[in-house]
Amino acid sequence: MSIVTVQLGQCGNQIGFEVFDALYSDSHCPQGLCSKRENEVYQASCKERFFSEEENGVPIARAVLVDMEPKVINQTLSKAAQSGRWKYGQHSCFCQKQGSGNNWAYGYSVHGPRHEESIMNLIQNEVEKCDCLSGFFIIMSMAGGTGSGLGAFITQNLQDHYSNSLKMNQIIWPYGTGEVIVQNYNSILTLSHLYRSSDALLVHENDAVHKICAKLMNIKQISFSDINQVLAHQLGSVFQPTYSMEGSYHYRRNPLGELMENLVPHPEFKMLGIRNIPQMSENSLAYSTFTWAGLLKHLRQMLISNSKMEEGIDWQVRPPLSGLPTLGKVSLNRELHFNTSIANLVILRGKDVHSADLGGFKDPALYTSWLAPVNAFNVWKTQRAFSKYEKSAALVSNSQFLLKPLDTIVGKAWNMFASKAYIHQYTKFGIEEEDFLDSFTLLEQVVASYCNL
Ligand SMILES: Nc1nc2c(ncn2[C@@H]2O[C@H](COP(=O)(O)OP(=O)(O)OP(=O)(O)O)[C@@H](O)[C@H]2O)c(=O)[nH]1
Ligand SMILES: [Mg+2]
Repeated sequence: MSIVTVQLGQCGNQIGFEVFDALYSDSHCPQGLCSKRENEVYQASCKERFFSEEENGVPIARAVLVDMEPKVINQTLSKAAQSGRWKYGQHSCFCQKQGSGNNWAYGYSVHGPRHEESIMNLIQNEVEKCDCLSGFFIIMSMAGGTGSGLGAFITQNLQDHYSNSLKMNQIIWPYGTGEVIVQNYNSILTLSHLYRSSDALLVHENDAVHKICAKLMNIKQISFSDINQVLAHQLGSVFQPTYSMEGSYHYRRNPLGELMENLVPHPEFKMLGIRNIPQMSENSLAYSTFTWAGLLKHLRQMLISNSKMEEGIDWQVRPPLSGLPTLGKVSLNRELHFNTSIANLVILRGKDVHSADLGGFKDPALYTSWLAPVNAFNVWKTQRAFSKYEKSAALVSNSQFLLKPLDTIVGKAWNMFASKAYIHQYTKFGIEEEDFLDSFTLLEQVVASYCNL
């Protein structure tokens, strides 16, 4: 089954490029540490998901590129063409002359309806190239104008036109310090609209990925390209093929569907995050060896202490003791910042993967009381190594990890809204105070729901 990617705005297009490049590189890397035959099946499976083929043999990304200004799209197209390895389709882009100036309302209410037909036609063309459509990746920032506003509009349209296909939005959470004064407004409008029309929001925090680049990858002058490569690696580690069953060499056909089924058991909870281990520069990698037990111990502690990377994990945080009365469990959680999960999916890739013991993730104390660990925890595996790592693990979780950043963004937006700052820039394009109030209400409910896990 195939996934159609919609890349929106500067951020969506720049990340989209890195994602396809990472998928292509991994599936064609010679060090997969598996048999030639197995590698071919892996490659074919990756291709069915993310690429279609042109006559001369160059794979074409199953993607539609949308921005309201031409610069980033042109750069993205030419970078892909220059790679000589894969490219975007000839008729897969839509751009205009002028962006949305970081105004969500402009993207949503002006660009959206004006260009709806052209953009939906491009998406339909791409869908028609798939033998079997699993769903959509929609990559966008939360804080700009085009990716966020037009992205929310297009997601709603996809929900109307393709209600049977899954929609997963890849959301880029802005830096806390922020480059744009109205980023918190744009963010709450994006999130509240997506909460109504998307099946899951896979959230990538720029601050967290920036730290990974600085601390784990040892990059001195960090660019968006560095950040996007880490993000692309994380996505690849989840969505590259994995065996469909223990002991089988068949690859899973519908990863998006299975992932949603595993991780989003209730529509009130659709915020997902990714963690990876190991992540390091090539230099450090040359001197490192890993065991599954070591990797999984660290990954589990990253989850429960809500750390996004291996460095600086808080080892004091422990799961609440099972059997304590509920009240005790709640206060203990708060005290030690224990990150309670709804559901987790671990993806393991590499040598001796069958020997990995995942018992630590099946502890009921990790999960909310209304879901049994057998339903809340899943694992995908493949012996085929990913990227340059002999063994690697990824974790996608639906947990309380976003509570604090979400609460902060809603609080900051509310403070600005209370003084009516910049509201006229939104009402001018048809987003009324009422719409803001609806967004606040919805997101406060989401915060409360995650808080009460
Ligand atoms: N990780 C990452 N974040 C980016 C990138 N480009 C922009 N951002 C973030 O995205 C937000 C700004 O959104 P953009 O994507 O630039 O805006 P846009 O969708 O092009 O919308 P307009 O320019 O307003 O029309 C900020 O929070 C930036 O930090 C990128 O390549 N990678
Ligand atoms: Mg832009």
